[in-house]
Amino acid sequence: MTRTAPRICPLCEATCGLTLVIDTHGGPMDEHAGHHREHVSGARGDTDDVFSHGYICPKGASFPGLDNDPDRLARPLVKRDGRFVEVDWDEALDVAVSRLRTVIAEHGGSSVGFYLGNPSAHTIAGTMYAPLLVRALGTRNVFSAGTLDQIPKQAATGYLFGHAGTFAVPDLDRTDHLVVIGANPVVSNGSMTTAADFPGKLKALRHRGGRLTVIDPARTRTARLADTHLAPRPGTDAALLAGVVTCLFDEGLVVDDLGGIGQYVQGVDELRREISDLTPERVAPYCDVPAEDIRGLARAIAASPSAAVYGRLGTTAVEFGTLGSWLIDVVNILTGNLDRPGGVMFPTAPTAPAPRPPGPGRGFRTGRWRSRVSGHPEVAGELPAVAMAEEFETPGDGRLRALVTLAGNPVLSAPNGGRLATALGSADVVVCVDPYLNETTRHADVILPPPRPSQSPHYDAILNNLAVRATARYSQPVLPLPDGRPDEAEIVCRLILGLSGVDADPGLVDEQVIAATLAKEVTDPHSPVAGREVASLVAMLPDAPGHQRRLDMMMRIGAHGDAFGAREGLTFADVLAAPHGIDLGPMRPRLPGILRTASGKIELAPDPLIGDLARLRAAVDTEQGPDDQGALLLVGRRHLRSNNSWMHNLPALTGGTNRCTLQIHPDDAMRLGIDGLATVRGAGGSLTVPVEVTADIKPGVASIPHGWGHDDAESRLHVAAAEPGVNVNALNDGTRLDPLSGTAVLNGLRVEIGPA
Ligand SMILES: Nc1nc2c(c(=O)[nH]1)N[C@H]1C(S)=C(S)[C@@H](COP(=O)(O)OP(=O)(O)OC[C@H]3O[C@@H](n4cnc5c(=O)[nH]c(N)nc54)[C@H](O)[C@@H]3O)O[C@H]1N2
Ligand SMILES: Nc1nc2c(c(=O)[nH]1)N[C@H]1C(S)=C(S)[C@@H](COP(=O)(O)OP(=O)(O)OC[C@H]3O[C@@H](n4cnc5c(=O)[nH]c(N)nc54)[C@H](O)[C@@H]3O)O[C@H]1N2
Ligand code: SF4
Ligand SMILES: [Mo]
Repeated sequence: MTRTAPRICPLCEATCGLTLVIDTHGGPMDEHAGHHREHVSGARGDTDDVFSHGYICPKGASFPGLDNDPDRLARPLVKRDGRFVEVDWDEALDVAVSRLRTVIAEHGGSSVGFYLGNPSAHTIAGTMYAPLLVRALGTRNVFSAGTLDQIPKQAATGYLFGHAGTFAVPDLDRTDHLVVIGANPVVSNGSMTTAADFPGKLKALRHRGGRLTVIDPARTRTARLADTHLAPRPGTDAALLAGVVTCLFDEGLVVDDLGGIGQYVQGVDELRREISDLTPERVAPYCDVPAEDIRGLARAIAASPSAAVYGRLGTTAVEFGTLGSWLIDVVNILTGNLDRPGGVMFPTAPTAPAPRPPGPGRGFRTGRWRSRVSGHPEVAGELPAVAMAEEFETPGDGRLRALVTLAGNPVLSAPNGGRLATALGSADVVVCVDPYLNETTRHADVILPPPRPSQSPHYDAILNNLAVRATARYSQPVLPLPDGRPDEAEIVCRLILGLSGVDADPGLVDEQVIAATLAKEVTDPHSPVAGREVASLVAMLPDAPGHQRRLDMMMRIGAHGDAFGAREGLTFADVLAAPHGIDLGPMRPRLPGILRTASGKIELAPDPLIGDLARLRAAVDTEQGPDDQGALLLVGRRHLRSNNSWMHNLPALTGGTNRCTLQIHPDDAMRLGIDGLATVRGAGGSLTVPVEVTADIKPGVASIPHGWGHDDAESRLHVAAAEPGVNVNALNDGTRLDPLSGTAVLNGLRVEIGPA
């Protein structure tokens, strides 16, 4: 017997609605209950989902395999005499809390580091509770996958618009010309832009007569759909975009009044002056793209009725990540494409705050504190992930002695994981909230495994802020939690309360957030609940789990909300009553109210970015094109049936074309005398890897995917260990980063390659 239940997919930023098939018989034996338990036996796209309309990819289809993976930890593990033993939940949480409290009592909160990994962007625990855990730890040593990923975009956004979370995303459904730089959404399904069926949206763009331009050193599956594909030398997009910007100025292509937003923008003349020497002709040899192609790109963007320039990992995890991210939006702004349909627009999530009157804000700055050893500035509250190891190793006041991870595997995901692993091996205590015993968590003293996705509720508190169309969707758990097992939010809340020395119901954490938020709202004259009484608002929240009460509050004081009954609008009850979601419409213009800069305007030429142009200029002038001394430039790639470091344990996703290989161009293979196996050397070390010769990659460029290297005998990943691959980040010594964002250089690293 089967039944079905809707569930939003947590496996990438596309947030597709799935229909899960639940087998009510024949599941694995439940040792406690003494009968076969229900289990998820199938997953298909939910055709009624208001956002994804039935789309599903191979990762989503593997939901059952992930949910039922026998290697998923069923109980917490505590390390005793160097070996993990299963303990019950109270004991595991007690050990975690008391050991962390001991370190904090002796050395202060900043002796505990916190690392937040990628899947946390997809969980209620990660999005709604992690910041509260950081506060309870009392540490500024906060690290995340963001400094291996998108922090440059956040910094650029912060400087331009005044807030590091105010992203303009491409209006995929309406644009006439999409320019994709350093992204492969046909495989990744999109990132920093939440759109279900990105591949379908690209095809629809072509069908309605629109253009697709792709800028990528590899001829990816996305590039194959493009009208124009430019293949630059890795790491040079900021220079290429500077060439586009100077061309727009020189050729009079900057649109009048910036398409109607001129009054909200300052710094156009300063930008023009400061960037004017970086002409297409000057940057062309460095980018290895003809100047005429750079001018052609500028002209094509300017000539399109609407256009949206979109950049992703190839533009952020690089040496000039913040500059490149800034220039992407500069091009959008100069061509009149910001904040208008078909261009790039600011989404309005169901929990987005209600609009406030425009005016100056606090602005964005970095370096409010610095890392102890290397003095890296904090950016959006974080320090560089690559600085974690040295913070453990280097003696002195403020040394890191403990680490808490939530949904992260930095030993594989970050450069020089071996060094971090050694540091973790000598830490006083490591606590990991993670379902697997893997390359990072095996260094833990306590592993606290969240339940299966099928047993967890789901709401995209972050990704809705990046969605190309507003929808309100929530998934209930489709299977009950086993007795005594906390869900992930409860795990985090119990850590928070334990660290604070409070013996209370985990729901107290939510009640405190609710009380504090509403106290602020009612005294804000521009809030939709200004002047109301907190207690009466709290009384209107549902008698439900804490996260649901918070979501109801956020929605009701939000842009789409009912202002706690004062007007027609969204409540959480409406969302609960709509299992396939509520459509809230396309993106709408949001200027100037969304700006939070000190000037109250879009600041097109912020000092830190103008200042960083000197570093770009130096690179343009000294590194003229690919060098042919045997060095190649390394880039990454993703695969449809892979997900960073943690989905290589599902039989359905392994094998076939999903392999950890080195891709190089036939000319390079010939020149270097390589076939079969190659040895690759980088500043961090060397490895031997199977070679895949392909003309789809630019000569002088080498590509190896990340997240492999599952050969650690202490891990418990039986399927992944059978085909472990190599850890590409072992080539990277972690010393190169974008100084404006602290983000590691993962693309464009110099490596030497020879026959094995
Ligand atoms: N060379 C190179 N390196 C890269 C990249 C690259 O392109 N090239 N990409 C970078 C990018 S973009 C990113 S985002 C990072 C990712 O870096 P990380 O976030 O550090 O690594 P992941 O591989 O995503 O590991 C996720 C961890 O979360 C656990 N997990 C899975 N689901 C859950 C859950 O529901 N709850 C909890 N608590 N844990 C869960 C998994 O078991 C795993 O341990 O890697 C970066 N590293
Ligand atoms: N199936 C699958 N989906 C995923 C993931 C996954 O592992 N598997 N990971 C998820 C995560 S965490 C993220 S952050 C997103 C990433 O989403 P994307 O950024 O769309 O994915 P990538 O495949 O990393 O694409 C980066 C592209 O940049 C190119 N590139 C590298 N260096 C440069 C450069 O210097 N300039 C230019 N112009 N291009 C360059 C690479 O060739 C590659 O095609 O994907 C998410 N979705
Ligand atoms: S594209 Fe695939 S992995 Fe991403 S949300 Fe949709 S089904 Fe899940
Ligand atoms: Mo990422």
